[in-house]
Amino acid sequence: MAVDATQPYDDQNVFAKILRGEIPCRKVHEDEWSLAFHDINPQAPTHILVIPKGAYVCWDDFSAKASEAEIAGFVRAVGQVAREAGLVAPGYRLLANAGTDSHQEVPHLHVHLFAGRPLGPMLA
Ligand code: IU
Repeated sequence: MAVDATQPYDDQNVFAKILRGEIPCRKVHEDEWSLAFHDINPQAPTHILVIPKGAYVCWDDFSAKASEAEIAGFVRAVGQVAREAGLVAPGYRLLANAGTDSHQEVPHLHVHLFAGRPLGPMLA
């Protein structure tokens, strides 16, 4: 079911459980502000999710409430993941769903990083 991005944060969501170590993940990066791991249902040869450690439902919530340090840390982590995976030259795509029409499924902000094949034109 798609996320209603206006609802309060639900700390029982699957990414909150991953952050607390209650559910395993295939980690690719972790720092003070963020965690990155492989998507369990990859849509491209490389499909990584980057999430902030703070409790934010979606981009709107994050951009409105997170501190400058959290925002900077998260944005830098996304770039670092791409660099460390060697994706800058071949290229990659970032995508963040937010709310019902986007079909966001997990109510903790996540940026999808897709790479590993020509991704074609972006679909709206
Ligand atoms: P969305 O943007 O909320 O629609 O994407 C959620 C993603 O989380 C989707 O690609 C799932 O395959 C992925 N995912 C996951 O990696 N691990 C999980 O336990 C669950 C979903 I549930």
